[in-house]
Amino acid sequence: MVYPQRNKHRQCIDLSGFWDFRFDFKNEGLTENWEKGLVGSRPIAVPASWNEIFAEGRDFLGPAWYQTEFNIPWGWENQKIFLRFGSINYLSDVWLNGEKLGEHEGGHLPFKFDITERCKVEKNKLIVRVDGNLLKEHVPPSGRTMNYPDTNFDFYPYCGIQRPVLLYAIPKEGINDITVITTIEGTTGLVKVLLEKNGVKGKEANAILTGYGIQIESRISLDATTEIFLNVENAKLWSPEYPNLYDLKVELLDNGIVFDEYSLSVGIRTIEVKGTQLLLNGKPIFLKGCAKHEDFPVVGKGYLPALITKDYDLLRWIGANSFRTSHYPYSEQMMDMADRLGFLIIDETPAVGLTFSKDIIDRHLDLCQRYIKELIERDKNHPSVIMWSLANEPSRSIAAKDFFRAMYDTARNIDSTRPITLVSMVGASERAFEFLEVICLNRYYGWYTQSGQIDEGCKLLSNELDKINSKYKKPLILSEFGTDTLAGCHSEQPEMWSEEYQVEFIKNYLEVLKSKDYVVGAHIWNMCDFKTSQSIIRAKGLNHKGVFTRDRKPKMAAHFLRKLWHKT
Ligand code: BDP
Repeated sequence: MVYPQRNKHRQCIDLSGFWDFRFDFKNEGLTENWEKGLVGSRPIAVPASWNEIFAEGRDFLGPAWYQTEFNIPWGWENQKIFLRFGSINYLSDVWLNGEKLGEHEGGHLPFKFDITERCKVEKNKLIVRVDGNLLKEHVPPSGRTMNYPDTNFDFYPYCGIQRPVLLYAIPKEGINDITVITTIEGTTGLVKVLLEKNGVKGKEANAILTGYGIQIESRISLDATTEIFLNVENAKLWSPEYPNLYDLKVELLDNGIVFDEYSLSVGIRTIEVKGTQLLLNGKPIFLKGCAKHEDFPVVGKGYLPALITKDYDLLRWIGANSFRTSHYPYSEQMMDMADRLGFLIIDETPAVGLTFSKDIIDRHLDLCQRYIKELIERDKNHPSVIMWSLANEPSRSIAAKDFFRAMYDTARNIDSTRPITLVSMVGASERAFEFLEVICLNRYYGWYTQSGQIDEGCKLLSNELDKINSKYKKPLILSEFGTDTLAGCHSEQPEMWSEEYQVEFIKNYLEVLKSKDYVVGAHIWNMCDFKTSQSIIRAKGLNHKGVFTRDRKPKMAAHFLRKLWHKT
């Protein structure tokens, strides 16, 4: 379903702000009926992760309760009204005026409730119980590690309402969804708009594409089709160098009168795999950049607009053109900005740390198929999204191939236009690479193994890449490589943990990658230092592989990349 927006026919209110909050340390909220109203609460910011805010809740993963009140504005009487949560980690139970609206499992993807028949004009009490406890049946799952909290992945399992909560109204029988697919023929851009509407009202639809001095309009009868075609001659294509975006407005008409409309940006571009190359608009591209995390002091994984603009500015500053949304979908606003600024995104599901144990594999597959479906439905119209990543570093298992085949088929059925990949860890030979279009590998030779010996590490890397290439002959991206680096730690000879070692490691790795024509991307791990569980390899509870510190200050490696990537 399209993202809520405000126009003549649609309304949207962001409920972000200060909500009431209470930890449920003894898990008594349900028996004591806290859903009727919170007592003894204190204010908390929404969106934000609670772990960074209240000291006693740092490692408490839930349950915790949120409450707010809202009124319905005038003019919404004949509309459909929804409540939409951008991301809550991990389990949510939602009540409105004491009545249960529903439940949701999984962080980082949106969910909504139709509250048209359930809201009052004034003083609606919205209560949400959030439980972020780690369990092996969840995705991502808990681990069996010595880490605290015990995650099967390497980032802090922040909890709470982490993205905006929107209250919005749309016409009762209006537009439900729009899918835009672009192709190119010669110098003409072909824009196909697929329309999905609610109900039977409206006999006609109209699409208007504007930008770069043109206006193209196409009107269809909805009795005959729901597809609208727009041909843009001499199209200004979308690319990292020229992130050209057209404005598309779709209208629904009843007896010639517009009763709903929706606008979105359209980037005309193609993405395809040919042999060992990745082609954007028919030309080979190379992905330069870093993998990231949504992570910052005080907000944790909470949506922070200033951080989004800061991170893009820093990525530009080092000359990057790409990143992966490791290891879960990022906010919608992050994706919008990538369209505007011209970044190429590998869009990843929250399936990190999968283990395939027999007792949970069916449940995990159900969840993962839902995740990839929801991710594609959410992000399908972004020109910046050039690839779907099914998962990061699943464990070695013969069950993995069938698991990913099922996920792949789900994705392919919904989106036939983008390559699909999976990110594999050291030593795992992913049999799924047989059917995936792009190979992504994470490698740390010279850090976790061959420690202190970058040359040795690079030899291993080089040999392994060639071996994998001779087996699969597909485009390959080194999706992670890096070293933990303490800002301010220096050594004459590159030594582990020093800034010199990080520069030397990245420099040598990039040289190996450059020498292989089947390598189509290099993503350093990581853009910034980020919070993890506590463990003996994570000083200060941080992964220090950032080329920037957690507060976004450049290490030597960022300066090195800036020089290198602005030249190439
Ligand atoms: C990789 C993981 C990533 C970790 C990284 C590391 O994909 O999440 O943070 O290793 O150890 O294996 O730094």
